[in-house]
Amino acid sequence: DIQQSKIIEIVELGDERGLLSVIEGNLTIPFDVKRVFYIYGTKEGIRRGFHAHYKTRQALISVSGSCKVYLDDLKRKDNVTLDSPKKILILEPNDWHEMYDFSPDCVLLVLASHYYDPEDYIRDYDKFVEVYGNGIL
Ligand code: T46
Repeated sequence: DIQQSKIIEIVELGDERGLLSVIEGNLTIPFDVKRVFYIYGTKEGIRRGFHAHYKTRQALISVSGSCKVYLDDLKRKDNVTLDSPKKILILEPNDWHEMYDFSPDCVLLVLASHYYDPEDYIRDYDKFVEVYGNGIL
């Protein structure tokens, strides 16, 4: 299922001082990283995202706290829980996604393959179906 195919478990490097995890572009995750942002201080009950992309690939890590991600690639719909800094969720451009159930301490780190471009967003679900549907619906 989606949990299996889209989640990468990274190695936790630890010693007596504590823990450290590493993400290297094109090694740990399947793309070069051009942009990094993080979502935090999310208010209770908030659901955000509601889009897919044309080109951008992303890696999501909840480095603190937890949140959930609803995914829909028109073939499968699934809900993934990000509750560990070892779990990386890879989002392909054709993954419609919505993030929700943020814990108050959640820091959701996102690594992206492209610079920010509002034109790269598909925010209309019907448009998403038109672009990625390929007559499967
Ligand atoms: C995504 C999910 C996981 C920028 O100016 N530059 C940026 O690089 C980003 C990411 C956002 N912004 C501005 C655009 C909006 O005015 O920050 C504001 C909030 O962004 P947005 O409403 O797109 O946030 P989300 O949570 O809907 O989506 C974000 C990413 O935009 C998106 O690519 O896949 O996180």
